[in-house]
Amino acid sequence: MLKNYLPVFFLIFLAGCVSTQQTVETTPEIPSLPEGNVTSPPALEEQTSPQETQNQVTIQMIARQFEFEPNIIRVKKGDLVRIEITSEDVVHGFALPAFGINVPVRPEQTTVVEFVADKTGNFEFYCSIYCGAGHAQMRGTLIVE
Ligand SMILES: [Cu+2]
Repeated sequence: MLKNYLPVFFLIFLAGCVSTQQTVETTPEIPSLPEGNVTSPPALEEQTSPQETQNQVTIQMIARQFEFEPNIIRVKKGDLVRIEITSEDVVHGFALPAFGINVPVRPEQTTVVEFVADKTGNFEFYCSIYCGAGHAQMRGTLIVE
């Protein structure tokens, strides 16, 4: 009688070992946002896999009287966006309010802006430091798809 149960006990023991070994690799990813971050918590669990395969996008941008070039930036939701802005003439500002960004862009210097595009939509950016007659037209759009 007892002999008949022994293999069952053994199997249960084995199953216990196997199942404990599988509960190891669940480390939830918490993306750390760089300085220009947003106040609302990112709700992107459904799209990003729990690895750190975050897509990084680098854009080189020129600021000059009175335009940004490019003035349309297209990225995907979840991208880590890095914009390297160089002024060709006077002091400009780069403001992207939807992502809490507003930085000066000085002549002959490159200002780097980094943020996670954690929401979709069209977001305006514009020059935030008065730079001359056409200052108000110095703007562009960030498109997050
Ligand atoms: Cu300006």
